[in-house]
Amino acid sequence: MRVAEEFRAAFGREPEGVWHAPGRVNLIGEHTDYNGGFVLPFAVPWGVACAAARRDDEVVRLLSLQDGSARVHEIAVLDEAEGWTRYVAGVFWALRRAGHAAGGADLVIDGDVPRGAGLSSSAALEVSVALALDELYGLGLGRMELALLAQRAENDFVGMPCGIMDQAASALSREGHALFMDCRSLASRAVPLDLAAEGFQVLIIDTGVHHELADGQYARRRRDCENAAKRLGVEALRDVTDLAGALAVLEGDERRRTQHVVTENHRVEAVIGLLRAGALREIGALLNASHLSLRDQYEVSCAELDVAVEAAVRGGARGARMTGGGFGGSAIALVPVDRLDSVRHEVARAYEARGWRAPRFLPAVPSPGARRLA
Ligand code: GAF
Repeated sequence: MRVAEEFRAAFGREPEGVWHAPGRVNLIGEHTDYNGGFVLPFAVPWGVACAAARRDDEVVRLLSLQDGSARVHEIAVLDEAEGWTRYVAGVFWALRRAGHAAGGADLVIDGDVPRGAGLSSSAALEVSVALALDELYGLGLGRMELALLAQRAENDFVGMPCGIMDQAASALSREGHALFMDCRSLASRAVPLDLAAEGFQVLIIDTGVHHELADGQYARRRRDCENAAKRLGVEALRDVTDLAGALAVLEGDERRRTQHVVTENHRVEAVIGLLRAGALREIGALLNASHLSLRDQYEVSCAELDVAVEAAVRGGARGARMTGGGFGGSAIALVPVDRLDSVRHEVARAYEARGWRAPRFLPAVPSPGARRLA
């Protein structure tokens, strides 16, 4: 395994193990996680592998095979970590702050999550390191605990106020399944998703764009939702049961955000119901509705995502939507396998007509969650 060989070359000793955590797409349930709502992501075939061994001090030595510099970063004081190494330092920080005896480690990281595609490479990095430390130091953490610690690293150390979806998808997914999760109770359930057996593929359309301000906008959306919940006298928008009544009280951004979150939660439940009934092909309309709501009510889409979604449906997808935080990244389309060529062609043509860089197409196969490889 390449990551283990590079570990030997960098540190002159054997790694004690190799762990892997995947990125994710979200089938439906967008911007619901931090509102105590429902999500339905699944792990993708790409992720982050981490070869690791303990040290007898508190130091973290870290090499990434994607770094380009081939430089071993030595982090003696976690707060001094910079750039991408903060995601790793944050995991050590979160574990130690929670009272877990995670000492130092030598680590080599090898990731293949397509860059900038919005497939949660950062959650994959955090979860692979968290799982490595859990097993190396015998911390005995459960999968959800690992996900929560990885989220805390990202929220409180890196400074990105994300919800729990990405880390949970990486830590808990099962091959051939999506992960239905209640982000308030943190109860989760693996939902069978045998796309191939039904003659479908979930096609990732990577727009290749990442619009600036995405992080600031994410924090603003969270604030809109919190303010709306406060005005409605509920703990979170998850608790809104009378949407018409709520919309009568709210206005502007808070009104639109609430409309999205409440209806999106219902769409997740509807998709779950259809999947349970063996009616995968019927979820397309809900994917389309989710996209329109994210575009018009939540205002986190962008021209490249909208064009990808519209062209995919024109090309024969049963439904399509942006996936993840928005403002670029990827859309997903539910495509009958005999329409894959037509969908790819239609989307590529729409991009070309606008003079945009060609999008990338990738099959999203529901893959295993974090695990030990060696
Ligand atoms: C990003 C966040 F990290 C998730 O927690 C989630 O809120 C998502 O955007 C939107 O559904 O991926």
